[in-house]
Amino acid sequence: MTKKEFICRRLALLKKMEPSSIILIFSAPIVIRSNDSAYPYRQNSDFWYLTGFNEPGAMFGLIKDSNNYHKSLLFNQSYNQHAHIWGENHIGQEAARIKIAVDYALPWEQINDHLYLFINGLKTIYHVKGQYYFADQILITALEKLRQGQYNNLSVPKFVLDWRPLVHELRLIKSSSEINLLRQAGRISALGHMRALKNLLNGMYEYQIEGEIQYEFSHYGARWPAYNTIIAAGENSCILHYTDNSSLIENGKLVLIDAGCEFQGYAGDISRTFPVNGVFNTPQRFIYNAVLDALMLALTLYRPGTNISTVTKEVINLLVHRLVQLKIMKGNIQALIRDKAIKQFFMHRLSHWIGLDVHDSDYYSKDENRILEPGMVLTIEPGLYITSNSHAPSEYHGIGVRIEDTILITSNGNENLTSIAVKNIDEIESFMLNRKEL
Ligand SMILES: [Mn+2]
Repeated sequence: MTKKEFICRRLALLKKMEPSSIILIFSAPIVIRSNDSAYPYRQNSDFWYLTGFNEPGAMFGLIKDSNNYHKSLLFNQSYNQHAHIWGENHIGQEAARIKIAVDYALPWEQINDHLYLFINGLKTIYHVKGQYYFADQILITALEKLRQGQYNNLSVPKFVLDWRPLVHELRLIKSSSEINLLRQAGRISALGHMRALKNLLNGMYEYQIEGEIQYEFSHYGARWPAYNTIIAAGENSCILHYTDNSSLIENGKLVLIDAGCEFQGYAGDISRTFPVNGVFNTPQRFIYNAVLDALMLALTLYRPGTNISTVTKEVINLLVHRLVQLKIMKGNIQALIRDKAIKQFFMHRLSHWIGLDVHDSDYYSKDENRILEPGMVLTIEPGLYITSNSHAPSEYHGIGVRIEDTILITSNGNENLTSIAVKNIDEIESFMLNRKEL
């Protein structure tokens, strides 16, 4: 990602800001795993989107004055030779000003002494309240200083607005360099699934397949998964966010794998469901093909001009027809659709946006009617989950299938970013049959 691209994003954001406003975006804190061991550091996606700066203890600011002049601002941790030896790698203000291309870079340790002076006289502050406690405290300190200084010509902004709608609107449409990274994230994620398929054997533990996938991610330069890997054998596949990955993988069962890497900040997201012994039995085959046909239908429907909710309706229509045919659901098809009866077997969304976050931007939770445009990237993930306490015929009990691809909306349809992971029954079975020779 070039410096120019980060600057373009800031200019686009400035256009959306009110005159006489400042936007405050804080970097993510370090998260402790246990005692003094931290989780691998992951930057806040919005902070990263505007800066490409990967340090904790930082704040990025954009100021647009009443004449629409603008300035950029960074508070970041100071360079410290002693801390550097222990692995705390802060580049300091001088280097940051050039590397991040900001007008001002000031020491993070002095943010309470300086931030209020940048806010002074402006009308609006953009800040996400409640995101980080430390960030709220910093802002409250700045506002207190302004209030106390009202007799000395300091003035307090009138409005505090949430910047997320502005930034997330920008993040929704991907640039060509973002698309490139998402293509690679999709490809590496798909290769991870192929390695899992190559090594899947009964008698393994689920976490061993997780390790195979992680091996492939690392091999291709993606150090971390974009989310906790799900390896769900047998009835575990009916637990949507199963991440224990601790069970024995038994013969005759299916294994549902939902795993994607993070490549240079961008997420891959893909699910496949494979038969442990290399062959789908008849009930597994029926359920699998219903889900696969739902995915293939959505792949033909997703294009500019439609929306997630329209495609979801078509997919549900198909799934209900299939489940009635299989006698898993009973009753009038239109009534079943109207009553959302499918929810007992398909209880999650069909699609979500993806980008720097696997569930990208605010939109995934509420904007299923958003008209699709080229440059949007989203998943398609139909699933059917038949637990052993369901009313379905017993031969289907314990079968959970999810098949998921990530797509880019293009000018005339979509591009599948995860297609190299096989998903047709014939392809899966013949791959597993021939894998000893691979
Ligand atoms: Mn997903």
